[in-house]
Amino acid sequence: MIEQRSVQVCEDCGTRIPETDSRGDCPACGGLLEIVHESSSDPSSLKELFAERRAQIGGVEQSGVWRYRELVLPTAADVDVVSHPEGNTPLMQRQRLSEWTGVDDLWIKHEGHNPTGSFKDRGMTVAITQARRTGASAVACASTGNTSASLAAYAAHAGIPALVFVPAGRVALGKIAQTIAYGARTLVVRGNFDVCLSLAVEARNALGVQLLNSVNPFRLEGQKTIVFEVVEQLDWAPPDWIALPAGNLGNTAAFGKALREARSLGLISRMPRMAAIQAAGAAPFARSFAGGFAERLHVEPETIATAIRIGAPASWNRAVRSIRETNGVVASVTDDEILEAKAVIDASGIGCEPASAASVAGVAKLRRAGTIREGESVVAVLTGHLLKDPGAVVSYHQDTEPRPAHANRPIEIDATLAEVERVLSRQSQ
Ligand code: AN7
Repeated sequence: MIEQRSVQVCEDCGTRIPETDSRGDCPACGGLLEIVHESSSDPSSLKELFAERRAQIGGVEQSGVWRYRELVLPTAADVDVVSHPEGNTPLMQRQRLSEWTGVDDLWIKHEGHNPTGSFKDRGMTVAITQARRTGASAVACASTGNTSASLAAYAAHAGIPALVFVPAGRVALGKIAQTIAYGARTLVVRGNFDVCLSLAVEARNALGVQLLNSVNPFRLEGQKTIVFEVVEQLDWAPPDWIALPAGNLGNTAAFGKALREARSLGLISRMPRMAAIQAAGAAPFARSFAGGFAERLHVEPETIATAIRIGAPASWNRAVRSIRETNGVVASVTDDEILEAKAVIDASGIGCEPASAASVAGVAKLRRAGTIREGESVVAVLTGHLLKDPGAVVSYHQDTEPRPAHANRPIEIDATLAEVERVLSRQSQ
């Protein structure tokens, strides 16, 4: 067996602390921590191992996170792992989406197919596993809804009390329903996500709970597996581009780390370019990119895509590194562009929540601008399931005036065949 060791390293000052230290930030300077796995593995045996595990029946390695355990949390034993299981999400192509975006070779990676319906489960299985290994008495997060749903589900599985801070009136119905149902203590805060996160940090310091937002380095280790799975599904031939929605920038950070590690291990032979897409009303990272990342910006966020309604992203420096190292771009799309992309994704039978549609809207925009060139291959990540935000669907199709381009209005009728015929003949005219 390969000798493996993992440590936490401060990204700002390089201080090293043991993997099992659960304080959450650098003891010397307060900087964000990064997990470094010190091991030597050869790429072809790793690829074989990952593929073998995929065919396995039962056991933790059937998870699409834990079958990459050497690159995620090698020291976790099977009994430590808290898994639902997660990952192994589909990579799909749809003619309609290729036509709409103008990208023939477009792949959709649907992370809404995770146990709680979002990509957050991949990070949460690792963070909760580590929280249990280090004896956490309680776990907490601030969230726009998906992290809280995921935290609640994994904490329930682990038997650890969960505390969540969510912005009042700005969490989509499916997410708040999940969070309550899975049993987390739910605090609805009068303030936006950024306010919730500051409060959660204070609560960590005062109450001694472990904070599992994506500033927690173990979350990022799990989220890396989206990228590993994508390149594995493409037989280890990376696409030209990987597009994803960006809010608090945890995923942007995780994707860059995954690509860097996959490249240095020799799992892939070249880097795809990353395209991080923000909502125009919550786009500090896109604005900063346009200015060469000279400044770290904050905005007062507003967008229909409540998942990414974030004005002061926490994983900023890590995300800048991801974009730089992949020769990536950051773009923004308006709420109307998001809603149109979502309507087309939904009508293709795939479906997603509004924030997820930002990736596909961004791909269409970058293709029109010529940034994505003719013939290039693109993987667009859908981060959350359609049913997360039923309110957005009803409002678009039923309540919006004037009627949007792709609206599909339900029609209420009396229970007679004559009514059915009347409505159908009117519609076919
Ligand atoms: C569907 O749940 O921040 O840039 O608290 O739910 O890694 O923050 C959610 C973020 C994209 C952005 N798509 O990812 C939370 C939260 C969906 C999301 C993002 C989120 P990051």
